[in-house]
Amino acid sequence: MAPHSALEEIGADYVLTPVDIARDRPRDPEYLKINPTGQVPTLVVAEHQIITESAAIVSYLADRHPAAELIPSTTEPVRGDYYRWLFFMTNQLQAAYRRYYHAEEMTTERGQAAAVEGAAQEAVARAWQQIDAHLEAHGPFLLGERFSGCDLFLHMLSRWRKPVPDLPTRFANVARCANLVAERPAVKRMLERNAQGD
Ligand SMILES: N[C@@H](CCC(=O)N[C@@H](CS)C(=O)NCC(=O)O)C(=O)O
Repeated sequence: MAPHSALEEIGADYVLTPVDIARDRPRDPEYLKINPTGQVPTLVVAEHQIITESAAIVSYLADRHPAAELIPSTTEPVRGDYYRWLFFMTNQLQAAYRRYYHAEEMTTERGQAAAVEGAAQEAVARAWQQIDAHLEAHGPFLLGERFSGCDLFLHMLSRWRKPVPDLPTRFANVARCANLVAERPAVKRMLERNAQGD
């Protein structure tokens, strides 16, 4: 959702290609050639220019299309805040979500997955708490008054509701930021295309 929103934000001409990521089916060998993790998403810019990792794709698109103002320029101090929050969300929050949704990957001990899942659920809530406190003091967006690609990431992760079902009431500043992002025409177009299964 975040890279797809970024494509819409920059007004790119793009084609979406669905990838089967069902756990019980082998990955398409052709897809593994462009993304050896077998995960989505992958951005194919040209035959020999392939980018994986959603945060990298968002940042690449943002850098290549400065007019869309998705990322502060390298000369602005706030560029550091962009890195800070994007890396926090990928390294801490998204990683905790991964442990929650794929607890069985995180232990070789049979029967331990439930304990891993419980700890991951707490880690997800802890990371949201830290983001919420930052937004309370410095919001409404992660970079203050300025919307950026970081907020596209926040919006995406805030929709992964299962570990924190009460996110909108428990983390009101996160919910406010996510709602502001959801109002953006580009994000609405992304949601519509996803709803259509496009
Ligand atoms: N670090 C990767 C993680 C991507 C990821 O976890 N994708 C999930 C879907 S949201 C996936 O492909 N899951 C299937 C699998 O892991 O096999 C990124 O941010 O692009």
